[in-house]
Amino acid sequence: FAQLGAESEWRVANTKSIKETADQLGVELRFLDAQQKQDKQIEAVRKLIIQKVDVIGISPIVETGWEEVFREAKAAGIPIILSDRRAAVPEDLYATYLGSDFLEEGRNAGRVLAKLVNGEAKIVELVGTVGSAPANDRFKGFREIIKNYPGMKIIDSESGDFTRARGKEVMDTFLKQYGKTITAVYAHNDDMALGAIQAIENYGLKPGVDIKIVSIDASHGAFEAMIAGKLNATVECNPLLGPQFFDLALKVVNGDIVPKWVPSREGIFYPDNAAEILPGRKY
Ligand code: GYE
Repeated sequence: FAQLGAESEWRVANTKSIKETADQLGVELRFLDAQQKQDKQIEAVRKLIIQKVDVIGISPIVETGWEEVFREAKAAGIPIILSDRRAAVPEDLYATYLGSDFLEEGRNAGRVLAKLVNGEAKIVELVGTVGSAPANDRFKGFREIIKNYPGMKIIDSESGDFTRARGKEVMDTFLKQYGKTITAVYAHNDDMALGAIQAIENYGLKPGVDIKIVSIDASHGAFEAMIAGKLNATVECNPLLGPQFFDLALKVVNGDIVPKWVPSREGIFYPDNAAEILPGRKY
């Protein structure tokens, strides 16, 4: 499995799910972490090809730039399963894609925010890793909804690379530049929202009250922030892909027919019942 990194709570839960499931099934897993660098991830795939593994799972850091190495895997007779993130390659270069509907997540974030602010907001957006499938789609899906609300304006949009540290830095800059003009934050993941919450508090405003915040993932940290009244909603993106991944991997290796896209099941969560739900959450 060529994992892309360990940038967020989501990713840590995703990695844990994959490793735990392999253990439970007694599958021999070679796990490589590319530390958020595409060249490292390409190198990881090449290593796995040389090791003659039966099947390669990968969460491509960005959408483009995969054709060459995927062709090498194909030539070696090793099927590729895209897990979590898509790659922009011809369909014959991968067996299946297991992951979320990022476009719908972006739309849901837009719908939720529109309701929260009654169609009136000056929004800053914290974008995920530039060129990644979730950042591309969450950007697009959100705009599809927002364009129907003339009172909702995106005043700035900047990448925080899906990390808490960058989310805070970008929000610091936004606050310096626009100050109290900002009434809402849309963060492509919870970690960046948590960073933004810190920045807003340091600036002397109340996150969740003075500035409404909606993000994506539904991680533990997001639930805690909702319980503290600092985050207004989180749209679920499920990282616990291990069981479905190995189920697909086995089918692919056995030559069974699998769908080209296997979507994961997801919801939306709000502060009202966050404390009740949190204990039952696995990430
Ligand atoms: O939302 C974010 C992570 O690819 C869906 O990557 C994943 C995203 C997730 O860093 O927290």
